[in-house]
Amino acid sequence: MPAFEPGKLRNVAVVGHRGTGKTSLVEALLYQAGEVNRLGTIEAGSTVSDWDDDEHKRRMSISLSLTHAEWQGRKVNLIDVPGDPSFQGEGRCALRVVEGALFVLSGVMGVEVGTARTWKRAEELGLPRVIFVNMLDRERADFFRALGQAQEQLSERCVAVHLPIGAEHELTGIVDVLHMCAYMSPEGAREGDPVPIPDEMAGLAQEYREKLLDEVVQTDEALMEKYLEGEELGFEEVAHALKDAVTRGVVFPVACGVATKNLGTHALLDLIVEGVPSPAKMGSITHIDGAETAAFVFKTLADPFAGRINFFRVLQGVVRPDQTLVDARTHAKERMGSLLFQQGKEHISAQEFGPGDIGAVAKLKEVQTGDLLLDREVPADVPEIGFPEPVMSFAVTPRSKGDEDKVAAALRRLGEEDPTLRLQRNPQTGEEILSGMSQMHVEVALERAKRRFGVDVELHPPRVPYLETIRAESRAHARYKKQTGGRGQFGDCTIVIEPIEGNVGYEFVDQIVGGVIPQGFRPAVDKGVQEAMAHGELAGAPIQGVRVRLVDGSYHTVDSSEMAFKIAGSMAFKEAYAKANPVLLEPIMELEVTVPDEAVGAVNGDLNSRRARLHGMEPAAGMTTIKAEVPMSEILTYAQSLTSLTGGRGDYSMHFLRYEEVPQHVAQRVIAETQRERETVGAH
Ligand SMILES: Nc1nc2c(ncn2[C@@H]2O[C@H](COP(=O)(O)OP(=O)(O)O)[C@@H](O)[C@H]2O)c(=O)[nH]1
Ligand SMILES: [Mg+2]
Repeated sequence: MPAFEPGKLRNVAVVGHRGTGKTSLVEALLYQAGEVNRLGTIEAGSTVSDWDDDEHKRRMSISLSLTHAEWQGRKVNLIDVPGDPSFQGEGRCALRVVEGALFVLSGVMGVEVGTARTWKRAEELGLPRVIFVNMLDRERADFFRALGQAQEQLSERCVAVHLPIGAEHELTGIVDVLHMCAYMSPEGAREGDPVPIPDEMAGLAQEYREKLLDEVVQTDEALMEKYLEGEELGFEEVAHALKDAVTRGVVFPVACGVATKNLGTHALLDLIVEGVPSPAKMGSITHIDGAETAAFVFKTLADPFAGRINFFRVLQGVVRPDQTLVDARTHAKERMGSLLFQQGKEHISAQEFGPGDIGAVAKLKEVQTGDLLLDREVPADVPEIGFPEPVMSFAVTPRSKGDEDKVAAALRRLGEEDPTLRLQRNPQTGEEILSGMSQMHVEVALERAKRRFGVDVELHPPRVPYLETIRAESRAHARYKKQTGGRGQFGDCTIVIEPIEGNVGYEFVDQIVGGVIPQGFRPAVDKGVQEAMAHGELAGAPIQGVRVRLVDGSYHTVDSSEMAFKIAGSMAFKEAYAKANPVLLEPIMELEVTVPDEAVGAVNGDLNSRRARLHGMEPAAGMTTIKAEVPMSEILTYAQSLTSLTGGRGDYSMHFLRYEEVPQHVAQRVIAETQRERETVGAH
């Protein structure tokens, strides 16, 4: 298949809260377009886009999935995005490479936390948006209620383009008020050609056609004039104005149907083709100076059949299999060997991908999520995916000793596929820390590591990276002297230590006068001090925020050595430290929690018991965002508590803010615990 022109492409990310039927809808769209011969289901694990073992087991999407369908001579690239916040990094990748976001809402639940979160992101990116109210066959589903919520909570410019005929189990079809026609449900078979609107729907259809026109003409002056003069508006010109308005993000069409019965997909495909802009219309083909071809890798994944696969979007030019592209990050040249059309896990080889298209390539060596590939190395901005910061951390240790390197390599590999998964060694505590978006996120990663790389890992709560510092100035003298036969040892120094403003850093000031310690030995004192500072006396934590002045000392012409001065420096520091009013510092995190209004009291109460300082609350559309500062030690296992306090409807994010002194009563406990640990370790 030759490349599609940029005007004939539609790139759409299917997004929304978990469990609203996104994967089922993608399945139905592929089925309706004739890409697959049967309608797969979540229950049977037979959908195109949830193909991974983990996805079958959990019955939910975990990785984004790339599919495509041809409709009205256009290629529609559909990216199925997981709705669970654990995997929101996938949504960030997908939203970066599309011209449209298709929001799927449950007709029962309406607008949910995940809908609102993703809506905000799409808004930041200036993405055209379309809504599909799904599950209208379920009990208590109500299209008009969901539409009202969308208008109230997402945007007042949400406007219905499709209407349900009947409701719940008596839903029989939908009306398309853009084309003024209907589709009657063939119950699971492919939807056929449009039919006239049933009489009982005529009034409602006319009412909503007018609402749609009111909304659309407002965005187009010429059309507005015609409309006000009472002229009949043609379907073509209305559709044209609608697409303009969608492109500019001033109108959001709302469609509806039932994914699992393939109801509403014919009209939805029409809407995607006619209402969502192509890369050409959106102006999203780039022109990087000096380069002919540019492709952005938005997802790397390890495919069980084809090995490593990279999904890319062609930013400009044409990507062909014989091409060698250079990775702007690594400067490595990569041959684009096997280009693939991806249909979930199935792929067939492709000849080329044109500008604006989305494709896959197998067997690149070092390319990973977020990389830019160019036909020649020229300066170019690499698109930012804008991954969220991981919020949960665990210490990981291999189940069998000696597997440390293998585990680290496997987890690092997974982190290349999904940058919201991060493996870092904490130099302070010596632990390997695996961070992710949630406990489930980390657990899924470990299952994959086990299956794919055969490594077995245990999780523990991480140690809090405490620091120590001083609050007062103090002075100490130390002399290290040994004279037992042969050459002796002699080092002697006096230091003054004092706090540095802000508890950060370390300074060593040489104030020796008259050469009482020879120049050559002074750096050894510095070295000795720094060694002593690596493990403070309170909790064995590194010491920070100290200025050390070397003020006096003496030496011996024969016995003095660097070693002796280093030891003297360490001894002096330890003594001075004990007298300088040492205190413990702990990391403070900035926390943002979004919860349903009715849970605010309970969540705030819980935060107070965690020594949190509340900063503010922002209510919006039934949900409140609480901002607070909380010590890291109090929030290590927050996810479980939040889930139980909010019935699973809460969401949070946090990042490191600064270090602060640990309150006295808490510090005593931490210090006592460290002492106990040291004793047990010592006893072994
Ligand atoms: N009754 C009904 N169930 C649906 C519909 N769409 C999806 N489901 C079911 O809802 C559950 C979640 O669907 P899924 O496609 O995995 O949702 P996703 O998390 O948004 O991808 C599955 O059990 C589906 O079979 C629908 O339109 N009607
Ligand atoms: Mg899904």
